[in-house]
Amino acid sequence: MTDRRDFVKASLVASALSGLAGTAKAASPVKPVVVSTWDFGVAANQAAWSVIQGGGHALDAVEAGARVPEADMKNHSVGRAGYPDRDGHVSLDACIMDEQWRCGGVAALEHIAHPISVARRVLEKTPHVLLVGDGALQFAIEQGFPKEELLTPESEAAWREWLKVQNYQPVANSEMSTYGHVPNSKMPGDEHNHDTLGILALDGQGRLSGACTTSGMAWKLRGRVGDSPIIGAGLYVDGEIGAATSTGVGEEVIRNAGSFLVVELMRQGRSPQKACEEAVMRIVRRRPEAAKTLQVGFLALNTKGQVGAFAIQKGFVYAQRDAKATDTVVPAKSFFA
Ligand code: SD4
Repeated sequence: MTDRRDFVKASLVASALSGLAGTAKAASPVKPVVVSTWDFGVAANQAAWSVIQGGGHALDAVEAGARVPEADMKNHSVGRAGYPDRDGHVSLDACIMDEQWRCGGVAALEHIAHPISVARRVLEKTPHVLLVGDGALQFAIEQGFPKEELLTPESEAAWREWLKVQNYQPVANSEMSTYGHVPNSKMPGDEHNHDTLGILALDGQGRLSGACTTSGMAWKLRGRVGDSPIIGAGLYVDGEIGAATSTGVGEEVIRNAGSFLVVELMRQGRSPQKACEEAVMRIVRRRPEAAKTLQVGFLALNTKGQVGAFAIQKGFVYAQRDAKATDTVVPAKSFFA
């Protein structure tokens, strides 16, 4: 009897200890990290990092980060100063997603400088995921966002210059991007032009979120929507696995459900790097002609804080911020060297 009582006691102690060990393991501190597409992601990461350092949620961090290039008057591919469509309308696309699959997006939204925050309101205030065009604008105004003219004099001058040739030619981006523009263009503002901001964050409690914001392809047809506001294409987050975002020619990313694919490949055991490579290679294999000239780049972050990136063309860079790396810009590997 005594033996049995001792045995039960010993088992209870052992299981309590193993429980404690489990708790200790689960509580091991997560190392937060923020990554963003392109070198202008450095400033976005700084804004996101201050939210994370204050103990904030990754969702707040990525929204804060995305608002930085949206407000940057020198950035002609995101937010307020984005280049317009063929008819001179600035129309913006954005989406946001957290680790619990909560998500929202807006597409072809005009007159609102911060589409990422409207996307956040779609997530929070509606049962929907995506609002477009006039409906998105109406919702934004109802939510108290100011209606503004987003076409800056600089963007208008570039558009008028483009109207002279009307050469609609998406081209591969490089570090100083010419995406959506005629190569070697002398158009005003081109030297400052980059691309979509995709930002992914893992906060101190291990929560993942992502945001993606763009003015899309410059001089696009009115109503054209790329990958950036589409959950699964321009952005995907699964708190069990990881997150991915993309930059480049949205049509190609939509075709291969790019960001979803990257996350699914991570689910199957690939590292973020291998997952990005495989997703790019699928485009290269299935769209060999398009892949020769067009750019697509993926950026991924898993729940362990590991990062990966890969692009079709060289020139894709991403910015990383963590406890060690401040303002780090990392060149991604690419299929074409
Ligand atoms: C789009 N993916 O609208 C965006 C644009 C972009 O690098 O990322 N350019 O297709």
